[in-house]
Amino acid sequence: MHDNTAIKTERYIPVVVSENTEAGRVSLDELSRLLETAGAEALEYVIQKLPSADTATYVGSGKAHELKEMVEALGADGVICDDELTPAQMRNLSDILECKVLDRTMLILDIFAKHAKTGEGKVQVELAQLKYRASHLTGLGKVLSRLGGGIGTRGPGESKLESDRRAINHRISVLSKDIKDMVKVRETTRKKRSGDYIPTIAIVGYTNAGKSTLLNRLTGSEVLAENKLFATLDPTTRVCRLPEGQEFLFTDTVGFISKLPHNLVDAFKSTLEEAKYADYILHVLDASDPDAELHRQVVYDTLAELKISGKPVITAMNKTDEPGADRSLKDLQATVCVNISAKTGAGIDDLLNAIEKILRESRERLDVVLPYSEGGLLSQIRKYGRVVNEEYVENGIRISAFVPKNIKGLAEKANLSD
Ligand SMILES: Nc1nc2c(ncn2[C@@H]2O[C@H](COP(=O)(O)OP(=O)(O)OP(=O)(O)O)[C@@H](O)[C@H]2O)c(=O)[nH]1
Ligand SMILES: [Mg+2]
Repeated sequence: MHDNTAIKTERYIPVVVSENTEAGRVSLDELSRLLETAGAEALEYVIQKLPSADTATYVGSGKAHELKEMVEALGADGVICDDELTPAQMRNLSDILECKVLDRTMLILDIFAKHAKTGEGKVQVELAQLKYRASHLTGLGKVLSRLGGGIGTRGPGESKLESDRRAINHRISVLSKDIKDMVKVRETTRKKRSGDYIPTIAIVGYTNAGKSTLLNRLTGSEVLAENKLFATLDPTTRVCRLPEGQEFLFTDTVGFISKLPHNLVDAFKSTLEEAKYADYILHVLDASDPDAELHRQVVYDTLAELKISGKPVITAMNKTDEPGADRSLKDLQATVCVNISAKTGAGIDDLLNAIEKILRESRERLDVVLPYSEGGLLSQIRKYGRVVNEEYVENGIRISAFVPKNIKGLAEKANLSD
């Protein structure tokens, strides 16, 4: 996709309220990357050192008037605040500044709208945008009347923006039902898949960590990997065969980011369910990013918010080919950590060995007698387990093996011995 250069690039002043100037700068650096991804440009930063945002105008009112002068001096199209604004903050700021006032949530939603490719992704983004609008109608009126296209206007379209809350709520309920139907389809696929048990690993991590690059490296597929935030929105699942012959399903998922809009987490829950139903989590962390530790925390917080816990986590410290990579980075919450480079392939063998080891350790002992009619189950035990003993007895086959939990459950149901 090419950006249409005939359209003037919008220029925004990034603004944050933060108790810590350095943390504020780090967050605005990320906001600038988000702006870039959306096709806009970041101007000079404004960091207001305050313990919390002003309830009326986000920044203090004195700062707000300074901001207005800055907007005029720089000829900015607007300002973008690093937190989600309340309707009141949005309305008041927009009254003072007389320019576009955006917030981090609107920007992320805009990027998602631009990158969503499948029907499901598009519905999820539209739902998140509508929920945001429904809760900000009073504040947005002013802002939207000033928007002549650009960030904040992609997605549901102008006519819907002007419609009243009732129409928006109606659309929200229609979309929510659509998503429910899609979840049902996905559940059916997952059930079909679990019939022939193949262990699944969900690849999660901060946006731009290298998840898709790693999936491509592991499975020889060609998922779009780009130096852009939120390049991937739709989950992709691919098969990978480990050195010992064991097969695995790897699922690439949408990236996480700090201050991820709550509506988006909600809307993408069905996509992220892939991680919930996975047997293992492969956490990709960009070790060359100076904020790797912050990213690591955001990933665990988001997993907790999605109620994904208690699964073995393999953390791949990625981009160790970069000169600035921190090779001593630790993730104490992970079951195991491995240094890799998805780009050069360094450490990939170690990663595969680590996955195999975890798999071996998580197998459970099984002692059953299976009827001869359970041929399918028997071959799954042989394929995914390690058989200790197998003998033909009167009514079937007595088998002792170390197998994955799911298979143990199936085999115990079919068990003939008491
Ligand atoms: N130097 C280096 N760059 C890498 C490595 N792995 C990925 N990258 C680069 O990092 C950028 C992001 O990679 P992706 O695979 O798209 O990252 P992602 O985690 O899927 O990102 P989203 O889908 O946007 O959340 C791309 O420009 C990759 O080429 C690595 O091991 N070393
Ligand atoms: Mg990706």
